[in-house]
Amino acid sequence: MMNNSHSSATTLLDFSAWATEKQARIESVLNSTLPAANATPQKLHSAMRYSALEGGKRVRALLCYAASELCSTEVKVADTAACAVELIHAYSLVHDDMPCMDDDDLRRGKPSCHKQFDDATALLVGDALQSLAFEVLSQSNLCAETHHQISMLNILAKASGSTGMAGGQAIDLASVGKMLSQSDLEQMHQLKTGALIQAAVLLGGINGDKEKSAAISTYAKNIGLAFQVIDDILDVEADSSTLGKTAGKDADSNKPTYVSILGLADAKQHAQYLYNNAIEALIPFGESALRLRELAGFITQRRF
Ligand code: GRG
Repeated sequence: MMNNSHSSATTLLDFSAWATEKQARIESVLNSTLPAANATPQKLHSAMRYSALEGGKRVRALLCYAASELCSTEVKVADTAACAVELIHAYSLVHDDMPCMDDDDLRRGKPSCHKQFDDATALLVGDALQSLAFEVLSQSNLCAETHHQISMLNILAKASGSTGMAGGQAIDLASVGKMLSQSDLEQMHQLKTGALIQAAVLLGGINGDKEKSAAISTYAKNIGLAFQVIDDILDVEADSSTLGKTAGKDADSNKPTYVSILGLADAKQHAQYLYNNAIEALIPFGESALRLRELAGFITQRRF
């Protein structure tokens, strides 16, 4: 049975044990939220489960849970928010892998959705995962305060749409073969990757006061960008089997990245700078921001 309170026991766990517990938790929430594979239409539901379950680091869910612990957000709200964000993320990966976008055959160590099923199914999987995210977040009586729930819907919609992730993806597709300035690259990634990471933190921290909301927003902005800088570095330094997706793709597709613009050494230094900013934003909260701090370390030191 899942624990339904932010028990003090979880603060006694080391980071790895805490993350493992939360990864299992989000897997279970996603498993019970996604329609059964044998529910009609079976192919679509099987493909949704194939794409959203048993995969990924669940970084966005972990950020959501960590922010919920700092801001004492109700556990049910944190579960739902983490689930909604992971559903949006899974949809973005399915669409991103399609031939009309990044055209990748490998995702999370297995064939991409359109390879395992077909293009039409992959398109519908993305659509349906996105709708499901908003369905769970709009369920009746999720939050004690209705305005919190409306804010959460607004945050997730903005982060996903044309002035967030979808917009960043559009800029990304239009940038292939171009040299971007660092600030244009930063803006693209802020939208494509950063916006959803920021949303994960803000949703988990929905119960926070003004001071906490402002601080976690600064933290999230910096860590969202750091995540992308590291992604660009790993694309150069790691291999496909470690990453579970095709390595070296950015250079092969002639995409501007932090590495192509800054060089490897400066890209690493930039990731460190963003990490430092994120950590600094948490200073006022001491031990209660432990998990957010540890996650910043995990994101910037990750090898996959
Ligand atoms: C199709 C609207 C639309 C958007 C796609 C997120 C995205 C935008 C594309 C993914 C392409 C990509 C590899 C971006 C780099 C950063 C990123 C989001 C990596 C994947 O996220 P991880 O590493 O994946 O958290 P896991 O599998 O661990 O969940």
